[in-house]
Order: sequence, then C-alpha cells, then structure tokens
Amino acid sequence: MTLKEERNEIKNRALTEWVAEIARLTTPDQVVWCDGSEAEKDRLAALAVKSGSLIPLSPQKKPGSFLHRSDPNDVARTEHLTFVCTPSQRDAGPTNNWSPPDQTYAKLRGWLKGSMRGRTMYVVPYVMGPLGSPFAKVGVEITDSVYVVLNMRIMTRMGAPALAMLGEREDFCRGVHCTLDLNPDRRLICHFPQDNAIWSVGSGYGGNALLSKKCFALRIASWQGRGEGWLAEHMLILGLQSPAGDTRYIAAAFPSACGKTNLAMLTPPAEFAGWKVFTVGDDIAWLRVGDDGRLWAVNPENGYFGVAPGTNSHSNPNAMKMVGHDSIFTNVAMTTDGDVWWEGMETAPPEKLIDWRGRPWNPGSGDKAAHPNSRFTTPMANNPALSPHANDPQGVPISAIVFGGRRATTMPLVLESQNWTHGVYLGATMGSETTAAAAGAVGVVRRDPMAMLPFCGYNMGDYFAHWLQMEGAIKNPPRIFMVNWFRKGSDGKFLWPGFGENLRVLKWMLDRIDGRATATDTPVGRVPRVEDLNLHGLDTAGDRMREDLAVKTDEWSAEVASTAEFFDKLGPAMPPALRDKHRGLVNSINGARP
Ligand code: OXD
Ligand code: MN
Repeated sequence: MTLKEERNEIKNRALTEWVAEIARLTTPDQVVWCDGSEAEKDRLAALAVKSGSLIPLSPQKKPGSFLHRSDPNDVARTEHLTFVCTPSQRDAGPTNNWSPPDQTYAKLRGWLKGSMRGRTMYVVPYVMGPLGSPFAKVGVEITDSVYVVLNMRIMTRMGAPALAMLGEREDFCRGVHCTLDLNPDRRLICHFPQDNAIWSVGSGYGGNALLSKKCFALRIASWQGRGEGWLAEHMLILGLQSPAGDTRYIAAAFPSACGKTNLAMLTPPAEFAGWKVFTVGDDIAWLRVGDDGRLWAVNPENGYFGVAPGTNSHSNPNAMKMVGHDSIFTNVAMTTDGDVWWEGMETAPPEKLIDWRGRPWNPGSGDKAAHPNSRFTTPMANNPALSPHANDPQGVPISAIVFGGRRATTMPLVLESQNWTHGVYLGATMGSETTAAAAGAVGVVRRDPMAMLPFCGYNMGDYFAHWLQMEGAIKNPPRIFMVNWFRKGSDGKFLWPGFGENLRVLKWMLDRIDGRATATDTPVGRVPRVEDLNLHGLDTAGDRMREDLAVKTDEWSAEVASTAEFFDKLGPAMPPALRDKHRGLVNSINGARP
C-alpha cells in the first residue's frame, strides 16, 4: 500500500506514529490531514455531494447548507452499545456497560483490519474549549466519514489551531472512528479513559461519531476532571443580563431533548423589557474553581448539534435564525424548493415533502416527515444571542446551578436546595421521562442523575463523591436549584407555559441569591409561593400555579422509594453523605404525613 500523506510537516512524533499505526491497521488508500480551512470545507462538501452523503439545500432558502440522511438503523445514540473499558469493572461502575480493555481492543482491531481499503482516512485535530484557555484540551479524531469531518469543523475549533496548541505534547485524546458497513451487529462505542482514547465503530450518528462531544467532552473529560479537580457536565451555560446591565451566569443540566438549547438562547417575555439572555453553551460545560473561589465555566464546543423537531419561532426564535445558513441538517424532511421542514415548525407542512428517508411523504400515513431525533449542526457564531464571553479563555463565573428533568408529576416548577450537599442530592436523584435522543422506549421515567447517566465515564458513586468533595474547593459556591417545566395538571395539560416564560423562574433564583425573594421551607427543599414569582402578564390561573408549585406527600413517598431503589443499584460506592440525606428526607416526609 502506498500512503499518500498530504502533510509531512507534522512534528509531533506521538501523533504521527499513532496515525501511522491506525493506517497500517485500516489500510486506507490515502491519509488526509485536515487543516480546518474554508478551501478544505468546500472541497470536502463537493466530495460529499458527489457521493450522495450530502444534498445541497437551496442557496436562497438555506445558503451554505446541506441535508444528510443517515442509515435508518443509525439515528440516535446507542447506549446499549456504549462501553467504558477501564482495567477494573469497579471503576466503570454499575451504570456503565463494561468490557476489559485488552479484549475490547483486540476485538475492535479485528473489525478494523483493512476496513478503510478503497477509502480515505481523515485526521481531524481539534481543540475543546476557547483557544488559549487553561480549560482547553486537544483531541484528534481519525475517521473515514466526510460527514463527520464537516460536522467536527462546526462543532469544534478544528485543524491548524489544534496542531499549534498541541505542539510536541502527547496528552491528546485519541479517537478512532470507522463507519464499517453500519451493521448494528458490528457497532460499538468504546472509551478507554486510562489511555485517553475512544474507538467508535459502525455508526455515523452524531453522538456516536462526533467523538469530541459525548465521548471526549463528557465521558473521558469527566474521568479527567475527577483526577484533576474539576467537573465536565451535561450543562448549558447562559448569561442573564438585567436592565441595569449586570450579567449573571447559570449552568443547567437537563437530559437530552428537554429543551437545553431553547433555554440557552431564550427570548425574554414582553414584560421583561430590558432583560437579555446570552448563550455561552447549549450542551456541555467544563467547570473549574477560579482564584477567586468561585466556579468558572467554559463551553468546550464551537457549535450546536440541536434537536430540530419542535424548534420554531415561538420555542426558539434565535435557533430559527441561526439555522438559516451554513448549517448541516440530519434526517429532517426536505421541501421541493430545497428548504427543510420538521414537525413542530409552526408552518403547516407543504403539500409535497420528501421525508427523512428520502421518500415522498404521505401525511395520512401517520409517519413522521422528519425523524423525531433529527438535528441541525450550526456554528455558534450564527447565534444572534451568542455571549460576548463564549470565547473568553477565562470562562464565566457561575452564580447558580440548575438541575431539571421531564416529570409529569411530583417535581414542583422550582425547588431551591438547602445547601451544597442537598443540591448534590437533588442532582443525584434526578429523574426524567426518556426521549428520542437515545434508542429505546420513549416516555418512561428513568433516574438520570445530573443528566449524566449515559455520559459519566466512571463509577457514578465516585462521581457523586467528587461533587461532594468540590464543596471544599469552592469558597463561594453557586446555589443549586431543581426545575421541572413539564408537570401536568389533572387535565393532562402542562401547568407551566415554558419557553421564554422560564425566565421568570431564573429571575426568582437570582433574587433568592441576592436575598430579595422569599421561599417556603418544605421537607424536600425551598419552594416559592405563587406570589413570590413575577407572573405579571402571564395568563395562568392561580390554582394551576399552586398545583405546579405543590409538594405532595403521597407523590414524594413514592419518589423516595424509587430513589432508594436507585441508590441501592449504585452499590457500595454510593457516598454515605447522600444516604444520610436520603434517610433525613424520608423521615421528614413521613413526619409531614397527615
Ligand atoms: C445530545 C444528547 O445530542 O444529549 O446532546 O443526546
Ligand atoms: Mn446533550
């Protein structure tokens, strides 16, 4: 085999040797080192169009944008095929799939032998975190997918800046991605945190194939954060600016497809004239303690990989603007004039539509035109609400941490923790109804502590212990809250309007921090009364609000029983402090029983 190396000038021996090793294994026809330039993007996009992997959209309707249709068996993260391969199973813990590293490498090497014959192997160096930031880290993804390269170019700071930052260092995350034939029987997403390595095989879906995102910035980085004293979290970061011009930052964890992107770029309701929300990040936060004893956060990503269905000019006007150009759409429907459409876009479907599989759509069939987990990939620079600090190497100081799930019952609209340990307890007991972002049943409540269950790269009990321990390092800790935008009344309808109105709840949090708002102590945390929230101009009846804020003893009895079961599953690594908190809560709920 002759390898056509396009870049011979790479000085980093560890990098060139590793790339050569993977090329010897996969035997591609050529190896292309990506530099992240515009010219490269245009060349690769033309190649993808030629191969049919990308369809150009209308230059008038969606300039610079493309549609990709994935294999219908490859449309979401596959958690049952995702593994954490630590030397000891105890370190992966009971909530991660585990397999021994040596055996796993051997199996994957077997699958990858000769797998890129006749194809091109792309080497994609990238930076996670703002350039020049003490938070930033370098990864390199080897992939045989042009779609992956073009998405990585949007989602990360890719190419030349990464090689410049790396220099001669060897501590880069080594990611190997190979699509094979997309056969689910030969699909595995494997993490080797002790080697700073990821091997992802047999899937082209974003969360499985864009190795910078869930694989590196959450699973590998959470392991690194534990060792190095920081946190890698499944959190959006937003700045909330008051009419007086001061901005406070909030980091919020929600499970996939619960509206993180919407909250991160929220448009305030009319009654909040002068208030502004700025996006720092919509999915991932890396948090470190600053010299001032506060917790500081950066968004390690450079773009958004958002869920398309439900996005419209009411739920997220900023998102509608930002996907208007230079975006890649995956598995949405296409109009005959080269535009895109999905369920929940407020315009009615046009008469003729090509569905996400590329077939003419029949509205009467009951099939969705866009896949429920169809996505847009958009550069963060497209976002009209982008924070001026999104690229700040120092990050932003966090005033509040918010945990939230999708719960039809039990969880009030908002709950304030009593202290850090109670806040960690709230995060640890988070539950949410499942969505289409992962393969499997939709609508079942599962425990998803801190929205990290599918993304924590080590033992969940050790992860809680790390969170508890962080308190000692943070002199001025953010206050921790829990929210639920999704509680339903007895009529089955949502009690809270959500979207832009969520600002009212964020404002109450800041007022609590400043000592300007009141709350009532309940056994499960502090809850506002209806009159403590600014509901001016909101057409929601008082009794519905009371229902939304209610802490009901019978619901909480069931909740703590289900939490106890979950804690038992986490086994001996579960920190005693959280078990104590749980016992205390059970006692006070039983004490509150009429
Ligand atoms: C995502 C997810 O894609 O959480 O962000 O699934
Ligand atoms: Mn996510």
